[in-house]
Amino acid sequence: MKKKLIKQKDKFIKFIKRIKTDHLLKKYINNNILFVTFVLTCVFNSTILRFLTMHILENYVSIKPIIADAAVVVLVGAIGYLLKPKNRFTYYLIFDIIFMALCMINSIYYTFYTSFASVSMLSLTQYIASVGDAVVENVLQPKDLIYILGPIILIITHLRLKRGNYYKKIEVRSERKRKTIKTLIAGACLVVLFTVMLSPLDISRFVKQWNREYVVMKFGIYVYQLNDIISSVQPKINSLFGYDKAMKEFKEYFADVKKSPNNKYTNIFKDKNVLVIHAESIQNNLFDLQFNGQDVVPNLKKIASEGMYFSNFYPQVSVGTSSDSELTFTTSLMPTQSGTAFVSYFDRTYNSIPKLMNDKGYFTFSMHANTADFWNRRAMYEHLGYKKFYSKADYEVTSDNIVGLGLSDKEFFKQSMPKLKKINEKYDKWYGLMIMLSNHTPFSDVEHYGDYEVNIKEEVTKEDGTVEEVIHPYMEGKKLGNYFKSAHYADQAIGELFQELEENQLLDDTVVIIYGDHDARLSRSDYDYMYNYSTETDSKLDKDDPNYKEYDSYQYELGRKVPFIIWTKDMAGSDLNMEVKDVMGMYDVMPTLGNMFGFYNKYQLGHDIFDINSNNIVIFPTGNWVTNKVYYNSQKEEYLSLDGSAISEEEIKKNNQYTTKVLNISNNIIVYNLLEKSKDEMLTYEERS
Ligand code: GP9
Ligand code: MN
Repeated sequence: MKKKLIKQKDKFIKFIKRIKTDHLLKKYINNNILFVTFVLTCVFNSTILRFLTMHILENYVSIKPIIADAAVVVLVGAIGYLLKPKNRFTYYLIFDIIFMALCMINSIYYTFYTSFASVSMLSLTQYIASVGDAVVENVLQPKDLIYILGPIILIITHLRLKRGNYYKKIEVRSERKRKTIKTLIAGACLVVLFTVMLSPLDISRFVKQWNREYVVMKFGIYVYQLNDIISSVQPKINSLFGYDKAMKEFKEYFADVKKSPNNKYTNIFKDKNVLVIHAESIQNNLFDLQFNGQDVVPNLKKIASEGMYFSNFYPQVSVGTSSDSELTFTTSLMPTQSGTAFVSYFDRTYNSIPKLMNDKGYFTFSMHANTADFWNRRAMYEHLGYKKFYSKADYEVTSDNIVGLGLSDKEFFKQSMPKLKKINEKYDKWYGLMIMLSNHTPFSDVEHYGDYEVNIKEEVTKEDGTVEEVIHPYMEGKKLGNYFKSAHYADQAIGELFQELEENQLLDDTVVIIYGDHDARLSRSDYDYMYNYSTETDSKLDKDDPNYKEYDSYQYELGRKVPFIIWTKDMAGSDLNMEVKDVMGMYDVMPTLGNMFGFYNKYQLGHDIFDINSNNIVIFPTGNWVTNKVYYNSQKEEYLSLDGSAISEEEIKKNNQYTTKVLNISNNIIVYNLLEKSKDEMLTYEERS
């Protein structure tokens, strides 16, 4: 075995030496000049496209997309060898033009949308068509024409070869086959080389596909476009089969659904403005935490104590995280079972809060200082019914106002203020969503979070009677500790926002709604360390220690709660100023707000919390569910009693069936676009009551 390996190694070294001495490379190029030109021109075009669009150092130095582009082009080019030399040029020219067109379309598209084209967006051409002339006049630039050079070079090469005797050489079929196989092997080697260079982040973003700039930067334009076609076609295929069954189940499910009777909260906020704050990664457990007497989130605590605070509230996200929360909040539907609604099913009909508010004469908008295509929001918002989306392009983002992923929350709120003022002046009533960004995983931008310390300070009396302050920096440098710093920053930003809203008289007639979009995705062991830290040993307590209390998987699951707050200026001290402890999920928001603002969606899956109260059940995309009494884990098929009482097998079965049913109905509504057919039945609250 060893001998064999040494022999192979010698052979390889000899081959490498021969490349130099026998001018193998030169000979190869001379014999395959058309193929080589084809590969070079296509890779050149894709590289130029990346260089002219994304001006980030990482993009200029990355070798990965070049290898990926080369792999695609070599594999396509290999098939050309199956053809006779005289037909080969036509084959290469066709593909050279296709690749050139891809680059050119994306170059134009990028100027217009700062993102790359997707075939799934073809349904949005109605919006593009209306600005068609503007595209030609303002968007088509000389740089978009550079890609034509590729086919021109290929044609020139062909003409020169034609003059020589390149095409006169006879290539028998077996030789053509041999060349094809060798080239395919070379292409496969490039694929392998590229694959081993990928990071887990690259792969996850590739699968999700919505972060198009990132995918192009790492995978090149050709792989991106191929992946785009597959991920755009997949939802269409999913919805081809099973429509009738899905429609039947959907009709049966909603046949008996009636609007619940009015309650104490019906119409309490009718015609008031609404400002929804999507608080990135804010968890409920932050409310109970202090370091040296300083709250982690003092402003949120204050707001919660003055308003309606739902302290047992769960996000219901799947892989779509922030976008899933937005979906569930605005439509009372659950995330889809595969893909994400925002990306794969953005073109479906949704009964959403913005649409119902539009019907009531509200001006609806969303503000988020990230690129409009993040989570495909630009496209999805058209279908959710927002009248206007203020995205990154509407904000001034400079290198010194960035925290974490993008524009800092403080700056975002500050720059949003003039926009809000204008909206308030122009429109009688408005509904707006503001999406925060700074408090985002991996919480590593610590130097920008401010000087909040996550340590324990102790006063220790020494033997000589003097008192000394001892600092235990136990959470400093830990991811969880950094999260607290980051959350503290976000909380300060919310405090500043409230101040600015007040100064601009924007709180007088406005209901502010705050929700944490999902948990911070931190590890259980980080919490275990924090809750079991001992200052005596400056480490985590030993498992055998009588004081050790494991932060178990149930505590972890229950700890993923987020806050949900409804606040108005005059609520403190009133009947509405309360803590609601009944379990509630993101899908209950639309029904609950609907009752308060006077809109109704028949096809909501959650409930008005003031109607269902303690009987509520919150389901999760995993099949888990939680009630006031029990948290049930469907993978382990076991439960944790939350009130000390036991639960019958019968009740577990009933809740499991309910969970499966609702997840299925929700998925079918989205995948089969069932609401499109039920559009006429989407009545507003007034019309129904
Ligand atoms: C991005 C922001 C974060 O614009 O909403 O999304 P997430 O990574 O939390 O899903
Ligand atoms: Mn998020």
